[in-house]
Amino acid sequence: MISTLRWFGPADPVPLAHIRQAGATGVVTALHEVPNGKAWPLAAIEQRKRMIAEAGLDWTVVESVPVHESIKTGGPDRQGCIEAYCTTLRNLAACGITTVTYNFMPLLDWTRTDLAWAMPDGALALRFDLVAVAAYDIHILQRDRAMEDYNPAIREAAARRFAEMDDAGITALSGTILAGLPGSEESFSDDGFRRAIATYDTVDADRLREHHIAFLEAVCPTAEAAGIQLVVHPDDPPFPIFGLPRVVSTEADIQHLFDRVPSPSNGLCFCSGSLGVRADNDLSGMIERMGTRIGFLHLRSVQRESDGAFHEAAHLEGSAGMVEIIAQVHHLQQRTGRSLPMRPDHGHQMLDDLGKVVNPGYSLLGRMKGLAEIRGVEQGLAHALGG
Ligand code: DNO
Ligand code: MN
Repeated sequence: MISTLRWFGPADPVPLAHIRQAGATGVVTALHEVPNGKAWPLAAIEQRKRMIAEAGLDWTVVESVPVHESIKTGGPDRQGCIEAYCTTLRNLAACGITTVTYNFMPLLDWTRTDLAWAMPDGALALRFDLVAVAAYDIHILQRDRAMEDYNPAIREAAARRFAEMDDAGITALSGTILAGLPGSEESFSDDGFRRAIATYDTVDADRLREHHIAFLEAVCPTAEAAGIQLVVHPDDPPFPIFGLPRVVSTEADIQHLFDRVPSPSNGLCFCSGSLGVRADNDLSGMIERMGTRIGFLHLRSVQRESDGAFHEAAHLEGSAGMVEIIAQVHHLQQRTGRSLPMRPDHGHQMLDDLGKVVNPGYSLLGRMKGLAEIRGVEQGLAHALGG
């Protein structure tokens, strides 16, 4: 695998030199300063690439060229946004960057309810708690139909949770859910979010799926001509929240995209942390079956808890079964002769990063530990299995 870490650009508190020392040969980044829906200028891509090269690193993968909401809802700006997307793909290819990540989640990118969940050893993890989501949805946002989306046990627990919350707790929960985690394009106020949810009133899962396929049909010819593989990041968490549909959550969802749009440019960013929230996703089987469709790997593990909750575990712990996943990647690489770019995705906030202002999930030391562990497993397996 090609070892990479995500870098959020010149504003990232983690400098490129540290990323290199952590063991990565490349970075995964984006021009976060370009507004969603606008084309990335060639000169700006070239300049960023030069900056990365001067630090001794490659710009291995783009994460992400965001998909504008009008493409997901089928709004009036759709055509212009698709043209801008194609221009961005051509400009990236002209700079030699050929793997581009995106996601198709309505309004929210990845979502958590706690950014500093203490592990037994004192490191801090990100956590998702469906009871907290329900407390926010039913009692704070007071979304129409929210009651229908949770089972009675979750609803009761949510009512108790809300009763225990003071004003500061309410503000903190709303900020955590809506302020947008690193890499997300949108952030909302409670009112703004209520209005944004209404833009999906007529977009159910089937409709969203059709819009996703229409997007791929529109951009894949350009991607193919430019030699780019687009890789979709799965939904995180992989189920609908706030009544918003999610359609990239399971193997069947993803296979459907490949069946409908067979272009080789239609690929997958295999995120073991996102897909692994569902016990019914067979992670290593998916790697075997999806083969060359996989163009990029996010390797991390979650620990599933009861009642739809999970937290991000250390990379070799939790529910993922990381050694088996890496063994499966090893077989895939042997089969295809291609080394896949990989990042450890998130990591715990730990050691000297505790008390620092960090991008949640993206402090350096926890990711460095994850990367080192994954590389160690990979080299050990390669030695034992040959290759
Ligand atoms: C979170 C990331 C996501 C991912 C996007 C891809 O850490 O995995 O924000 O970058 O969903 O478009
Ligand atoms: Mn991921």
